[in-house]
Amino acid sequence: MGSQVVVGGRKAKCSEWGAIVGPSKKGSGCVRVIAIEEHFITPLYREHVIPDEFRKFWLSSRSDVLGHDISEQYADMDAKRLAAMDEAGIDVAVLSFGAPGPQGFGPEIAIPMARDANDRLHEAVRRHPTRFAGFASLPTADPAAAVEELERCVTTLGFVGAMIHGHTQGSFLDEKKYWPIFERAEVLDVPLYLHPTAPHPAVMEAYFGDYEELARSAWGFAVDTGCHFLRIMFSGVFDAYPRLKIILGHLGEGLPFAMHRLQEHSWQAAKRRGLERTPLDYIRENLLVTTSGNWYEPAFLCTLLALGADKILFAADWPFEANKVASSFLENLSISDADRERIASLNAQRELRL
Ligand code: GRE
Ligand code: ZN
Repeated sequence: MGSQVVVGGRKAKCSEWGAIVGPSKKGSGCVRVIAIEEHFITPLYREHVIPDEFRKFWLSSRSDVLGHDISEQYADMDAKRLAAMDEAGIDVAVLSFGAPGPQGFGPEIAIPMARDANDRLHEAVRRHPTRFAGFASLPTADPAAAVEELERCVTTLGFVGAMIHGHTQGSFLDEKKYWPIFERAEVLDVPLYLHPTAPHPAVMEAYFGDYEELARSAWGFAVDTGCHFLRIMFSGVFDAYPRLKIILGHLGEGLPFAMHRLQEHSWQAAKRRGLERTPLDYIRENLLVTTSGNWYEPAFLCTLLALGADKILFAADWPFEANKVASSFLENLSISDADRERIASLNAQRELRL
């Protein structure tokens, strides 16, 4: 069963973008599309992160498959990015700094790197206010500075949340020193997107030392990020900040598939630890997921059945994925058009107040 609606308000068949800002016009046959895991990079970041030999191989072979130059698109926040969005019918992209961003550095580098990225992102949103929105980049190596930057980004720059790229040089967010970040996100009523990065250094060595091709997007990202979310959950963060929402990409980094065993084999231990709710409760109440880079309908249907259509938000993962593949996946999913519209944009409009 294909879709009865056209995904993407900017497609030729649909009304002009300006006419459908806000909820899609009923009966127009067009669905607004908001993509929320779309990355950019800055010149300062490029000074500090030089691709190694494997990374160069990966970037070039992946670019060949996708039909665009990942490095070139990564740096663009104007015409090239917009053209690729237009071609795929993506109306709005919520942009975020690429991984590991400031999470890869100590405070001396991370603080100026995050501020610079956020200021550049703010400028890009000002240039294209109907097309872009922003997730803040946070210098987590200095938690107090991260809180301050989150506050600045949301209240002054108008950003709709923040993205954190996994561990900060080997330390995870369940550590109490990071909790003020969760506290401020809850007060500001914005979600935190927990995005993958290369796994913890010890895991990199023990699991992936001889198999670097498995360490990142093929497998290791999901393992590290899913585990990171569970550490946050078991530490009691959601008891302390019950209205906090964490977003995971890639259809929840495997968690929807694991929910039964996780609940069955840890709810008593969770209680023993003093948690107020069960693991499943937190997953149902505090987690949102996106479709980024996981174009596999069986996994999508598992996610839909496990979490429901109100918890899934559209994302492509540009420039590491092709926008057109992302939007045609959404367009062709065997789901109702009502659910398709929730995933395409209604959930993002509600959760990010777009
Ligand atoms: C990344 O390095 O950040 C990355 C990949 C592959 C897919 C998505 C992504 O290497 O963010
Ligand atoms: Zn991503």
